[in-house]
Amino acid sequence: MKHLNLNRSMLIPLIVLLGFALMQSCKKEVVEVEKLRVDTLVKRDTLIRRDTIIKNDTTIVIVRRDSIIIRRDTIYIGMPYIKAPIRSATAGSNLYITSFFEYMPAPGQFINTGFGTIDEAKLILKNKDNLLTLGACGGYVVYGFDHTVLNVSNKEDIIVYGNAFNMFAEPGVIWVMADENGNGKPDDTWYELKGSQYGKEGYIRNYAVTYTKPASDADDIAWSDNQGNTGFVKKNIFNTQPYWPQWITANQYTLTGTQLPSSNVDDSNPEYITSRAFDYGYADNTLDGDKVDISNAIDKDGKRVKLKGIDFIKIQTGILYDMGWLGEQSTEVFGIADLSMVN
Ligand SMILES: [Ca+2]
Ligand SMILES: [Ca+2]
Ligand SMILES: [Ca+2]
Ligand SMILES: [Ca+2]
Repeated sequence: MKHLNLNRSMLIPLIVLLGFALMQSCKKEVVEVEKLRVDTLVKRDTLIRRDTIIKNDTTIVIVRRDSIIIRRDTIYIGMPYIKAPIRSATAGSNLYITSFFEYMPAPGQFINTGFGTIDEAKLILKNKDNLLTLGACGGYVVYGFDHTVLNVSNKEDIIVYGNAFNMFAEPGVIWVMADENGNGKPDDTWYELKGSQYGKEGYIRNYAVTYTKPASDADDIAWSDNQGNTGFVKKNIFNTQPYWPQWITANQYTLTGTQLPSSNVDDSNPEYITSRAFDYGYADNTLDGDKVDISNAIDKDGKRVKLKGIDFIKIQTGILYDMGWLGEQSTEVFGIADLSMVN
């Protein structure tokens, strides 16, 4: 205050001025409080409004300045964010899967026929004209795309073509993987795409079923699972070839994954066995292909994970059920495509 060198006559108008400013400021506070009732937040001078929308484990924050959106943030509360390099699609990218990695079917009535060999698994690449069976429960196939299939927000991202038709679904669980270490190989973490049956009766994660090679190719194939159940993949009169994958030399093998409920199978009339489709989220479930959303990816604990995109996909037969003369429940795949590239 020294250099200001104020005298008494100057101080009085200054006090009046300060008082006036204080009054104005109180007035502004009143305005702000009123606005607060309407808006989430109003900052002084500019009309900044912030809306927070909380939906499940996602929080969307929208910031507007004078009604114009200036910022939109999506926050995933407690949701792990999976970091992985993105291989952007180019004009030359294929809409279908382009790399084959592994075919490990369960025994089944079309295994070792034209629908169930490693050669057939490779014919599925780059088209949707060939049919591959995965055999009974737990049988799977692993493929890759030549680009990262992006997770488009609020949209389905992948289409899996199967041979389901009205009242005859053979749902398969869909798993996705991002190439987190960027080595081009599916050696990272699989995330199950949560479908409509998640958590329902008969839905079992960490399910394991072991198949045992029969003494003769004419015999049914025994299975036992980690739930204490046993049974057979039964031979039928229409398909007489060995049901045991001929390239598997071990006498036993175990397949692990998620089992889906068989509650939609109705074999009360053996002449007309039906298997109603699930609501959403599975392969070989509905006519014309099944569209799935990468946002439904969950980790081993069932928690949602945030994936920007995926590089690999695994389809796995979900139901363990013998449908009599129709054979075992077994998921089939015609092709898999990046939905954003499908016209
Ligand atoms: Ca999506
Ligand atoms: Ca990898
Ligand atoms: Ca089948
Ligand atoms: Ca089928």
